[in-house]
Amino acid sequence: MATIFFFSFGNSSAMNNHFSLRRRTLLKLGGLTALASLTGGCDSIGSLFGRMFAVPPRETTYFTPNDKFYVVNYSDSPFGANLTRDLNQEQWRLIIKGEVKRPMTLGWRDILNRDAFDQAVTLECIDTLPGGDSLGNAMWRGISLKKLLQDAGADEEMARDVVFRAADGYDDSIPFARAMQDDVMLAYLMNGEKLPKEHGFPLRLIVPGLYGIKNVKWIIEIEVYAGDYKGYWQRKGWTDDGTIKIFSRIDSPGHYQPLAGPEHLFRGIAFGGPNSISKVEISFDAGKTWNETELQPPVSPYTWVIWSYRWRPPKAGKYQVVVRATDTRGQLQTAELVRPQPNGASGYHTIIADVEQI
Ligand SMILES: Nc1nc2c(c(=O)[nH]1)N[C@H]1C(S)=C(S)[C@@H](COP(=O)(O)O)O[C@H]1N2
Ligand SMILES: [Mo]
Repeated sequence: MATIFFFSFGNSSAMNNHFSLRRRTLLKLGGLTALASLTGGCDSIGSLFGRMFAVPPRETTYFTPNDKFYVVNYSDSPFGANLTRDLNQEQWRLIIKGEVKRPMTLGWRDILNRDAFDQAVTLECIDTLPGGDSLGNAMWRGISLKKLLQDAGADEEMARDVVFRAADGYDDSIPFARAMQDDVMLAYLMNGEKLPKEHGFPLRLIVPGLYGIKNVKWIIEIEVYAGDYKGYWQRKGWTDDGTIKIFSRIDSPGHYQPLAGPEHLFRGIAFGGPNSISKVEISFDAGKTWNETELQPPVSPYTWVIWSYRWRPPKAGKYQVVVRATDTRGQLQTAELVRPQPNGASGYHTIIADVEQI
């Protein structure tokens, strides 16, 4: 029998250790992970766990409302765990320096006076486990980083990285070549509202396809850098690349939610990071056979997609349900269960469908 892994909300905290980026958040939630390694068929799982780990279904919406959007802040900031003091937009300044011919200092008005564009982008924390919750999707409005760096006269010969420093002491970098792509933005609106303070007001970085660590909030300084810069999390052993891995999740029904009736709607999200999703498959027999789900087309290539599947169980019982996604480059999501540190987690989200009667 295959060894299977479950992720669900419980009180165990196998991953709630010093590797976690968001210990506080996890503790608040009661610990994200009950990581149980089990051997055996579905029946033995059922008798082991019963309803102990029943998880309510999650609502699947394409855009995540701002007040439901996950928040991750590093916890040893000199300003406290969260930079929740509001930055005063009139006093706020953005400095652009380093390998640039024309260093700049911009105020809030200077940002608003620049050409803006809108872009739907999904953010995902690198600490997200299979089936996890630390991701959200929003429509962002902001200005082009590329145009700003061009106006500052960034020295393409010298530049290797672009460093972003924040008011809470956080810092990270992206490669100069990535910074000069048209999709990288400095955002000040989120879902049509003023960027909420917990999401980085007045200005944050949005880099499609790179994990949350690279999407620096409360930016006060941008430095075009001649070397390979190691940001806050890289100095703690995390990746400096940050490319998001393919992710998929079952939102509903919930793990061990009692089901009755002949047909059940399965729904969830899948996210390809730098690439869009082309296919999402669902298995009701622990990954032996797969069924293609229906996809709702995303409004931008940088976001998750919503998938759904109507399932008619052959009989009552407990079914091991697994989801997996394929991106537009034909890459299949990695099945191997890997912990988040240092490059982001992989592994398939698995739940038990508990069909009491049909
Ligand atoms: N200044 C600053 N920016 C930051 C962080 C931080 O602690 N400070 N955390 C990063 C991490 S780990 C993630 S996942 C995202 C989360 O963005 P959100 O809180 O808006 O969802 O912000 C990133 N940017
Ligand atoms: Mo993160």
